[in-house]
This record gives sequence, structure tokens and C-alpha cells, in this order.
Amino acid sequence: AEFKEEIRELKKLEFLPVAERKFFGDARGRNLIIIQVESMQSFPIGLEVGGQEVMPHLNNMLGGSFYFPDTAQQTGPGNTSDAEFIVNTSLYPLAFNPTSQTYGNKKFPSLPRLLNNLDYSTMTFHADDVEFWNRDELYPALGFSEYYHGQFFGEEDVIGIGPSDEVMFQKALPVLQEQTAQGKAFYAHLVGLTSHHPFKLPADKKELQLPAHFDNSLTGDYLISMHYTDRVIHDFIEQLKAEGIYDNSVIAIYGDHFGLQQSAISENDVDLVSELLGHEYKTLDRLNVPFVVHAPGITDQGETFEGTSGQLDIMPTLANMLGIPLDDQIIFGQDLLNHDSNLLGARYYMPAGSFWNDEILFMPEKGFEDGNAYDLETEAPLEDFSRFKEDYDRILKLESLSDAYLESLPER
Ligand code: GP9
Repeated sequence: AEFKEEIRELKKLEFLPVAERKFFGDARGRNLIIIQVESMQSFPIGLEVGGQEVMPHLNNMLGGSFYFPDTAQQTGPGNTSDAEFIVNTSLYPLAFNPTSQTYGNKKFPSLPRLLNNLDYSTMTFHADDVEFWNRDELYPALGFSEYYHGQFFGEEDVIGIGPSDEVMFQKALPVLQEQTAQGKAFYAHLVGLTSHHPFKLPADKKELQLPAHFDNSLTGDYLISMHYTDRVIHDFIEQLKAEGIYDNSVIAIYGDHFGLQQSAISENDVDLVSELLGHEYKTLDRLNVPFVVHAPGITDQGETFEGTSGQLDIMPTLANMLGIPLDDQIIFGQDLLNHDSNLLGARYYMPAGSFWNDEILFMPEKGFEDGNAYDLETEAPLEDFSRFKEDYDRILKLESLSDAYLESLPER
């Protein structure tokens, strides 16, 4: 109760009665399918190169989806596994350790647990070995009733770290069909792998033709990899339609973290990304990942939400649509369909105390006074940002509350 009140005060959010919340329960009882796309940043969406769309299917899907293009990446040192943790808990990951390793023994209050209580089957799919990122502990800690990993996907069509996303979706489909045949609602979290750095695909899977100056570049391989992922997600959704699963589902798609980090890629790649963007490759271009919600019959009119959002907001937004009030749950994100104003932090890949609010991205140096504030629209530096000191104090407090809450949770 103490945590909850303090968080609410710090987040300064107004909560409407449940019955007045927009889209509350519109997808009640539907299946939830969440696709986490490895390394997907926002900029390939809507992008054309050499007259070809990089992600034509996702672009097309946006016309009938809610789209949050500027969703802040909030992962810490646990990278992909932190994204899985955040999206299923709406809690901050730890600043200096992968949360799945430090707290794999805990019992997290989570989206799978909320859905288990509503008699959903909850399962997660990832083609890498389950020991990676300590997921054999993370998944029970998150409360998934089943997890499918490694050997379940076989040896076929291995690309990079493991079996391809095509294989993951193909092998997941019969599991989802089986749930549907039994009349069971399910939550499936599908965690992609193929578009992992260094984004190398076999020649027969490279379907995007790029101008010659992208040859042999990380950026070119990244775009080709995003194009592949776009196609395999589309194929999967077509199969969901054919199996009669699609109409009764909410499908959410988001990126786990950046693929192209300015400081870790070559100058040539920074130039190539800048060319694609039509401006210098900036911090926000790197840190924004897309979040898309597609619910047939509910999101058909399509809407883009330009406001500040973060990965912490994914669970509350989906829970609202599924008719699950989180008023008694300790969460650090917010339902993006019912709150406009936002304050979000990120650590590890950004200095401690970095935050986004409705106007700026702020990154401290030694402290607040010598930090840097950037306009969210233009990324122009702000001379006078003193009026945001309160937000800096709020974010530090929120992150330390999240740490204290995690520490306080019981072991499984
Ligand atoms: C590892 C895969 C990639 O199993 O999910 O993780 P990353 O290296 O991106 O954190």
C-alpha cells in the first residue's frame, strides 16, 4: 500500500473510474499474442529505400492498429531478457545486473499471473537455449504456465544464435491451435531471435534489394533483417487468420532494444542511417522502439499516439483493453489509452537519472545542473532546463522504489 501511494503521487496521474476508461475491457476474454522483435527500432517503419518499403506489412497493419512510435527503450544490462521482464511486470529492471539473474528466484506480480487467474494458458516461446539470460528461472518467476525453448524448435533453419523466427512461429502455431481447440484463451509471448546483431541472413532469405552503397554494411544487413522479420510476422498473422484465431485476439508487437548503437557502429554506418533518416542519427532515433496494438474490430480505425511512451507502459495498456484493472497492482508504467502525460526513466544505457517527460529527454552528467536536456521533437539542446529538476528528483525516487519493491518480493 505504501509503495502504491507513493508511486501514484510521484507519477501525478489522475485515474478515472474503471467504467469511464477508454477501451476498458473491449478485448475482454480474447487471446493475447505479444511479439517481441529482436533489435527493432522505430525508424525502419514507414521507411522506403530504393523505392522499396523496408517493413511493408507492418506499415500496412498500422492503418488498423494503435501505434506508439516513440516508445522509449528501458532495458538494462539484461537486454532482451530485461525487455521480457519489463513487458510482463511494468517494473524497472535493475540498473547494473540482469534482473533475470539477480531475482530469478523471486515471484514477480505479472501479466501471466493476472491471466492465469482468469484461466488463460500463459506461455512464452524463444528459440535460444533457456539457460541464456537465466530464462529457466525468469519464466517461472514471471509465472508463465509453459515455456518453449531450444530443443522444442529442433535443428532446422538455424540462423545466427538459433532456429529462425519462421521456425519459431511455425512451431508455436499448433500449440495455439490446441488451446483454441480446447476452448481455452491463451497469452503467448513470442520472443524473436533472427534479427540479432550482426543481422546476417542466408542469401536465399535476403529479399530486400538495396542500393549498392549499402552492400556489406551493418546498416544494409539490419534493413534486410527487418524486412525478413516483417515478412515472417505477416505470414504468422495470415496463419492465425486461416486458423480462426486472429479475430479473437489482441496482437501486440514491439522492439526489445536498439540494433544500431551510434557509438558502436562504424562512421560509414552512422552516415548511412543519417541518410535514411534525412538528419543526423540522434539519441532518440536509437532509443525509440515501436509499439503496435492490433485488435480486429477494436483498433480498425487506426491511430498514432505521438506522446511519450515506454516499454513499462505496454502491460498496463494491454491490461486495460483486456478488462484487467491494475489499480491494486504495483506498476511503474501507465495505460497509454487513458493518460496523456508521462515521465519515464532509463538506466544502464543512459546515465542514472535520465528521463523522458512530455517535453524533453534529459541526461545528467555528475548531477542535474551539469546535465543535458534535449527537445523531444527536434533534439535541440535546451539552455535553461532548471524547471525540470523536480522531474529528475521524481524519476530517481521512482527507480529506487522499483528496486526496493523488487527486493521486497517473496521467493518462489
Ligand atoms: C539471447 C537473445 C538475444 O537468447 O534473446 O539477447 P540479446 O543479446 O539481444 O540480449
